[in-house]
Amino acid sequence: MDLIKKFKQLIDKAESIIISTHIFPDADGIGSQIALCLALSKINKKVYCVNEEGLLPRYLYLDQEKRVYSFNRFKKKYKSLKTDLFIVVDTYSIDRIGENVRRLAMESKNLLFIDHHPCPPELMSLHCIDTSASATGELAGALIQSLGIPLSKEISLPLYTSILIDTSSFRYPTVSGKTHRLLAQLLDSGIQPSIAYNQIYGTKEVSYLKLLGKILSETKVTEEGTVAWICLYENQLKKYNVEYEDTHGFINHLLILKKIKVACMFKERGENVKISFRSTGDVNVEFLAQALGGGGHKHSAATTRRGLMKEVIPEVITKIKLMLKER
Ligand SMILES: [Mn+2]
Repeated sequence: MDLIKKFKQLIDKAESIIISTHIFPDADGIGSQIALCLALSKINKKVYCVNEEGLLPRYLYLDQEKRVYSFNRFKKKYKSLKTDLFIVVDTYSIDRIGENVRRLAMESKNLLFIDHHPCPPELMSLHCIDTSASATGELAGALIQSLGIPLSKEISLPLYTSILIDTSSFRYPTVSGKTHRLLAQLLDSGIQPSIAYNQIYGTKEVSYLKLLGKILSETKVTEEGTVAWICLYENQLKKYNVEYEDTHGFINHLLILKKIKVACMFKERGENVKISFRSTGDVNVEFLAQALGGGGHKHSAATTRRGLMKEVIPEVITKIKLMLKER
């Protein structure tokens, strides 16, 4: 059964729906969640958005109607509300939605994942998972349209932002004609790309720019120039007064290097090192992240390793060089 049909059947049967996304949600998770919530409300479904934690202030503009609840706020207001359908967007792992929200999901009659991450075929056949979609927002847009719900301005901004963020501004190989045809419709709703871009990216202080400059000035590359990496230490966040969440985009700057194949960013987090990978398309960094206990997409993936920066960095760089058959 195709995924549109699957989606329609489940929506038809459901009167009340909860939509959630993964913990530490990004704009793809939140944007897809809010867009689906607004759309399904238009066809008279009772829809609630519940995340393990409330939205970070910087995402609040995407939620004009204040539909997203933290688990605690939701429980206080709705006590033991039972729902027909529980939708999880931007992950296919029930373990990634948080302990409390996971319990909530178990109480629902039906469970549906809407996602674009590569996953086991068994899951794909049961859920709405399209690995060719550039963002969960792209898939959510198609699902919303399949129900005949118009893409209003309120629905379009979160969807546009989803795709903008997950494709690092439309630069990844997953961006297709289909992606742009949807984007065109989103723009037709009246949202403006420059405003949408600045609302998510153009919110930084000078101190942010200075930290970025410092980090980029210490970029390392392999002899061949195909692998580049940057490092972020916890004391730098303090020194420059920058939030950890604001540093995710730093790595993308490495992709403008002429010979780059794999970009990495190492971030010190307590006793762990969080490692992000980006690829220009030739190398599958999902495999690399998996080999190190993580996951993600072909062009964008991540993992976490226990250990000190000075131990983890050489270990990982050696693995990448092996993968690329470099000395
Ligand atoms: Mn995504």
